[in-house]
Amino acid sequence: MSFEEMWAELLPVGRDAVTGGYHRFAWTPPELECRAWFADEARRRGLDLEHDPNGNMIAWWYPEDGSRTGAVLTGSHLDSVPGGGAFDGPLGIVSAFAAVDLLRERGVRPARPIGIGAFAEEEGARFGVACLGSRLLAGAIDPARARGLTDAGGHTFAEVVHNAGLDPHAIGPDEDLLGRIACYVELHVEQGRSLEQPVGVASAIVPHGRWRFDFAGEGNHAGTTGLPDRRDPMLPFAHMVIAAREAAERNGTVATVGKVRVEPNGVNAIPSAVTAWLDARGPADDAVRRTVLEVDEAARVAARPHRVSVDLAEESYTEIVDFNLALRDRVGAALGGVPVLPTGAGHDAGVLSARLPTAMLFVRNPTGVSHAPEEFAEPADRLAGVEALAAVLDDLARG
Ligand code: HGY
Ligand code: MN
Ligand code: MN
Ligand code: MN
Repeated sequence: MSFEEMWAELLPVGRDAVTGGYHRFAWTPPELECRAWFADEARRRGLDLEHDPNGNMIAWWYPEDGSRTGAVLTGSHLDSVPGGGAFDGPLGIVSAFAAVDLLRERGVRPARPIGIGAFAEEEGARFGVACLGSRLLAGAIDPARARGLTDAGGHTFAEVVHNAGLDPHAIGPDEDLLGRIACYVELHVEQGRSLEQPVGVASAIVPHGRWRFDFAGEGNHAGTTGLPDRRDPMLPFAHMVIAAREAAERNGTVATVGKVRVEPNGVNAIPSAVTAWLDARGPADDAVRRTVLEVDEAARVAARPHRVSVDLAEESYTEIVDFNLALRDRVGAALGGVPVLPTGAGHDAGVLSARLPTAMLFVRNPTGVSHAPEEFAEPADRLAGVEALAAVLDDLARG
């Protein structure tokens, strides 16, 4: 099955017919359909499908001598943000299957195992923590905390993975699996627009994190409650949104409040509580930390006169990831020298870089847009990405 045939098969799954945005949340029907597609593609190629304890999947192409160690892992994720684009995640996985096909057509017989990974809950759109599957695998999150994470419907991660046939008490670092992998190379659509060539190599992932602000006031009637009697949490929340933009401008970072939950969320009821999530990222740890502190301070100052309480919780934070230089240079050399660029987006490769040498390839995105339906990569650039990944896998999987 060619790249474009695989792409055409996956494209409609979980896509909103009106907006064109994707809704593939971990272990919901569209993402389960993507998982089934992944298993089919593995089976179709005679690849050995492994499920780790955390909901991650790996399709293995083992060498003829049967060795299981020193593996070269590639892949990405199948889940999306709400209303996301088609390419963020799936491009890396479809390209990996197509790269394996290309190597086989050329008679390549790898001396090392080549794995295609699909990491669970990379966007954190269901349980709130980005790269949850790779964090669990790498031992970068407490399994007990992960078990207790809940989705919008109040379902815990433990319940969901149990219903998916996994043992919630087995989630956590898989040292056997990590011990079999020599390196990880992820191909991903560019999320921004700096690539002038079809393919580039990542130099770093900037520090980034997510923080939850809980504003607690007092629910009351929208019409019969005088202004002095109100404890309206929506007001300090509103200040927090503006403060996030202003703090980002001051500190040379970016900050977004993209998700908010209002209780009880009624037109004629003063909210009792507002929960808002801040995503902050930037070129250096201290600038990101300062941004969050300034937003927190502004929220507290704004809350005081309304007798609203403010609680801040750090949900996830990833310090700067400088990709392994030796691997990055080897990947660059295999590609004959391509642009090297940093990214402001988080990835499983960033999380796994704490345990393995990792590298990333980016495929040009002419719109520069990501996490939205306009995310795109030209067909010719998609194929250039497959060629590049095949060249990198061929080089790394030699003896
Ligand atoms: O949010 C991110 O940076 C990534 O796309 N998961
Ligand atoms: Mn993403
Ligand atoms: Mn991604
Ligand atoms: Mn009434």
